[in-house]
Amino acid sequence: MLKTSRFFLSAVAAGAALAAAASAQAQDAQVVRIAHVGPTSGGIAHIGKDTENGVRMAIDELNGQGITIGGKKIKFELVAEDDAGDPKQATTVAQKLCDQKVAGIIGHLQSGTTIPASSIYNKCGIPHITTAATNPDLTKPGYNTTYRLIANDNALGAAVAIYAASALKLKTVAVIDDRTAYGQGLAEVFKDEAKKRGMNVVSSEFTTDKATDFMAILTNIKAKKPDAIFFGGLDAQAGPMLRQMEQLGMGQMKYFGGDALCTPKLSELASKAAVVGNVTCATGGISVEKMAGGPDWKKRYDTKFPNQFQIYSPYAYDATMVLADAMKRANSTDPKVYLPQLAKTNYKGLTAQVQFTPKGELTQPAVTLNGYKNQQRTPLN
Ligand code: ABU
Repeated sequence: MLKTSRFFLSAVAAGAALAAAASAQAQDAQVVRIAHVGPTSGGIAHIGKDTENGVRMAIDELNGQGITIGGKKIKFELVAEDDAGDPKQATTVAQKLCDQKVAGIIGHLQSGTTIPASSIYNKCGIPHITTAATNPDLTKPGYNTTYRLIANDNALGAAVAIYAASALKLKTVAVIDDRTAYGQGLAEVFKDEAKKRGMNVVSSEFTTDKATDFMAILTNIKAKKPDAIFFGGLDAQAGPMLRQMEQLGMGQMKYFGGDALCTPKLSELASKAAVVGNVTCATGGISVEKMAGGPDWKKRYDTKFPNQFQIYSPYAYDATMVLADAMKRANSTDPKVYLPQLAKTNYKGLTAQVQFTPKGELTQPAVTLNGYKNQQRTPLN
């Protein structure tokens, strides 16, 4: 009995010593906060959650590596913020993150939110990497705090126009955009390239990024009998628009768009209308299926976040790793100190060999064209 009690007491003491050591180690660890900002509420919350998941996954893996920077064990923490896709909320969140002195930001997701937020991050000297906002204007000011880890709309819009005019040899197209910095800009790039390649733009229409009824616009377009429609906008609008095309008997028309409508969720948003099979859309970067290590990474993602994969999570994952890599090379988590190293990034990531131009664009951005085979998004190249 006495032996048992002694054994029990020494086991308790050993447990307490281990717990104290672990707690001391945790106290010693320096907490480094990395923020993700995107629309995690609203019509494209599924895309916002997907990018946030990519950051979360990278942070969990970095913490598992036991990283030491500046002689201190580092514990990365995610600060998850929602800008609801609204430029005003985006700037409020950006200022809050500056005030909180986070170490870096992944975001925002939309061009209309990222562009105004970028000047706030520049003023407070904290870097942000967007893995989704594609308007080329974002990097024009040349802020040393702004980086983009995917191709921009100049590449996306042109790729779709080249495919429509040169591969499919279509002659006429109607163009609709949602009047956002993204949708309008992308539609202009598409139109310019399509015209250069001999296509006739028979109609230019616009809607909003909140609309769900496109019957009037589509009826106008139907009367002009174009070979195709190009839509500059989000899947939240493209889905109902495709359903309404089918209702109006426009099921023979091709349908083109950029990355923001190119989600696995598009089919569900279109109520699986057969016309989804006519969609071709361009995404920046290569598809996860074709990345070296992509299928394994996707398995890990799906285990952690079942049925949530959309587009940008591999890029958000790499963007987080790129920030951590710059901190390691600078041996500092202070943005002032690691910013010059971020500019010099040469990181072998999941998505690509990441290197930036002096303006913060990828040096070798890739583009993937996607179709929908049996209602499943499928890369064409
Ligand atoms: N590039 C897709 C996300 C939308 C945007 O750039 O606003």
